[in-house]
Amino acid sequence: MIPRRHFFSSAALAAGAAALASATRPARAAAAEPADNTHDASASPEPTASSSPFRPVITPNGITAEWKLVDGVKVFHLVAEEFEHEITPGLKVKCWGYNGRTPGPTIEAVEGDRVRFYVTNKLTEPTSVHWHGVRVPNGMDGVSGLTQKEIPPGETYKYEYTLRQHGTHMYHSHFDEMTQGALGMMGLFIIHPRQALEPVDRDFALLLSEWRVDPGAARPNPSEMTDFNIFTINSKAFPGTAPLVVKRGDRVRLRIGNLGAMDHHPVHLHGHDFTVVEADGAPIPPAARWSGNTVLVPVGSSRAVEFIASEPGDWALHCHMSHHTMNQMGHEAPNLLGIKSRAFDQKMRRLVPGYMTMGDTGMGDMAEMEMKNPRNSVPMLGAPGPFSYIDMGGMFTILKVREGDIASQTDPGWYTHPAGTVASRASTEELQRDLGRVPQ
Ligand SMILES: [Cu+2]
Repeated sequence: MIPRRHFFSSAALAAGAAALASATRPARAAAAEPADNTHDASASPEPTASSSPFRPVITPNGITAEWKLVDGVKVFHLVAEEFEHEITPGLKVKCWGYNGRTPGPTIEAVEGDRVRFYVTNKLTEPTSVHWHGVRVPNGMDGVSGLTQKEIPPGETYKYEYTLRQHGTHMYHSHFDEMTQGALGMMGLFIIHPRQALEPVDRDFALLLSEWRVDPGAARPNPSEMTDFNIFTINSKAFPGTAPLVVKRGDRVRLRIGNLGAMDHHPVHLHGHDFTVVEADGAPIPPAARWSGNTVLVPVGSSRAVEFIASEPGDWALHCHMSHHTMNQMGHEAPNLLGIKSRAFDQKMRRLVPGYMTMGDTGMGDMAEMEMKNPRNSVPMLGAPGPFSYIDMGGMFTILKVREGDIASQTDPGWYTHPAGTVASRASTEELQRDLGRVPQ
């Protein structure tokens, strides 16, 4: 039997790598460069009394919402609509979101700002927007039926209030939340403090979510209650997720929100320890902060962590639930681990040419086999990496820490390891010297 790792062709591998690069680069550029007029206080003739300069957040694979100042009020326009969204190369689905994207544009403002949101409903059903975690007058809270009439299709409603806090917050639909949330109607709402408390060099905004997309389906299934098969950061599954690019020594903040339906996510960072500085947008007093490298982000919550990016390299940043770092897969498959499949495969091939038992030695090889996937579906794992296939998917991205001047979020490519710093095959001499034998 031909070893599985020989099943994929180098041509297919190269094509995959090219697709990966072209699919993620434009989004990175967008993430790195929010609209010029958005944050330049000097461009505003009458900045609100409380406006202050701040370092804008970077929303990987996303953008920052544009606004304009009208008589001292920051005016935003959100359009609820349907559009086609690429979750990762090879998987496009019709989503609902804001301004043609999911998550919707990241809203950024400053504590004390007066903000006005026009929300235009271009969906086929009513909607409303809830400003999750933001202190607003009751009638601005966006809970359809309870605090406002729902926004009918074709109409535009207005929300207006003054921001009385700072921190990492979110916004999402509060009408038919099950459907509208499952289709992507959510975004991040970052309120900067009036006075920068602890400025950071890179401030990343990440929104976690989960989806049920059956292979070949054109739309996510909003009725799914438990068995989600796509897990995303800013509505992208690896390898569609843009890396987080930082300079060695940068102070980095990760703001992580979770508006998935059911699952909490322990987000784990490799190579560094961080300090948890904020929960649900509320700053944690310094004496109460804790350090670690995994932070649990429950449904409906946000956490912010900070760390110094002291270690150069390509460091994984991912949910540590192993089924959340996979792409589409069914959980109903029989357990074939350890079975002797060779004789069985030979018999089966008489009936089904090309038949091969999968999963008998583990699942890691399956991703790189380049087997044909059903139309509009993605393999359950990964993408080509610098050494071999990366058998991760879903809620997985890469923190790229580099020396030198890192001005943008342009992907610097794979890390070049100093000689002697990569795990590699042990030599016979080393084994004899240290173990006294060569393990067989
Ligand atoms: Cu998870």
